[in-house]
Amino acid sequence: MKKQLIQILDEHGNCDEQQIADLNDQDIHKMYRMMVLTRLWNEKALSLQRQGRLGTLASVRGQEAANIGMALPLREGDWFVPAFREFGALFTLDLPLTDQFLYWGGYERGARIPDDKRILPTCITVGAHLCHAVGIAIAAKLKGEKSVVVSSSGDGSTSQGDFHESLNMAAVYKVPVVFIIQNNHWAISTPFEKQTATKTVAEKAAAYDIEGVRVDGNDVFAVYETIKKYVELARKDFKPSLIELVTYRMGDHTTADDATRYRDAAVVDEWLKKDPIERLKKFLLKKRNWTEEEDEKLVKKLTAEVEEAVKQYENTETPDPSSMFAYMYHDMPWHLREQLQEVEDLTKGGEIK
Ligand SMILES: Cc1ncc(C[n+]2csc(CCOP(=O)(O)OP(=O)(O)O)c2C)c(N)n1
Ligand SMILES: [Mg+2]
Repeated sequence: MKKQLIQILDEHGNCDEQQIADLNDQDIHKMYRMMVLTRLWNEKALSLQRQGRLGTLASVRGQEAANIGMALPLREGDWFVPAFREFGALFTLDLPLTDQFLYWGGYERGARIPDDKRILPTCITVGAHLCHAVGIAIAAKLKGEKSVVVSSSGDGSTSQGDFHESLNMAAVYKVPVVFIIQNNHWAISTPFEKQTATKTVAEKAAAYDIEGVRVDGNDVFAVYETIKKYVELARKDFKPSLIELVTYRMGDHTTADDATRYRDAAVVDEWLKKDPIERLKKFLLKKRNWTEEEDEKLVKKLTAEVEEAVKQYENTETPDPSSMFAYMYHDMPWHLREQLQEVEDLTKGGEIK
């Protein structure tokens, strides 16, 4: 039961503009700006990691259309429940660039979401947050709110029990959750076909009697329009849905990985031709009087924004090392008390800063 791929913008930047009639020039420029910003942030972060100035990073290169297109349909009061390869979506939802540097730099405060945002913290545990998404949606329905929960996770998460339990309960309770799967073809070094027998993620929706659709995840118009449609269906009729965004992880799994050891460079080159940013740029050049000069100016401006965020990140005061012992135990066990003492002695002696 292979699902058809929904596409609006092709690899050459052509599209049927009737399908994006709800988007004005400003909206499309925002999409482009956020995708370019996300790419620039990503490349800067990779470079900082290689210089020992950042911790492990899960690169989002190649998944910018999926990231930005999934965030834009959210409305005031809606919830976003991300995994760990969604920082482009977080930027689109106005989380600061600096906070993501702090997060991937290992600072606890980088995980803090501003109180006025309905966004859950990054979830590294594969699939676990999908249960939370359903719980929030059940609560919203009980409270009579009209809010929708949009979750995102990877293809690997669809092999976790949490994924199946979440879809099942969302369908049984009829709650407004849009389950987005960024199918980037890999779960670390495990290819999609080695972890599931179905040919698509979208067809798994049939098991829960909800709608499942398959979208070109490198086409920001198709991602946006499809997710918008299902977010509004969820809002109106409490209908959960499963949206598969077909994309490709252009980088390594994380900076701790080396994908050249397990995948074919020719396949990666094929996906390079489907680059989501190039595709939208071609559209803007052809259809919206965008020019190379304006493009260069934009890149310069966004690069400066990223550099400013790096400055703020690197000027952030390091936390007190003893704070790593806080918040876990009311009565700290003896072995941790010993370690805390050791840290305090070293801090006093100036050995740990
Ligand atoms: C429950 C659990 N098992 C294993 C891991 C280790 N792990 C981290 S990321 C990952 C692969 C995730 O693949 P996918 O869901 O496709 O997301 P992607 O990394 O491709 O964005 C695994 C197995 C984990 N974090 N959590
Ligand atoms: Mg994956």
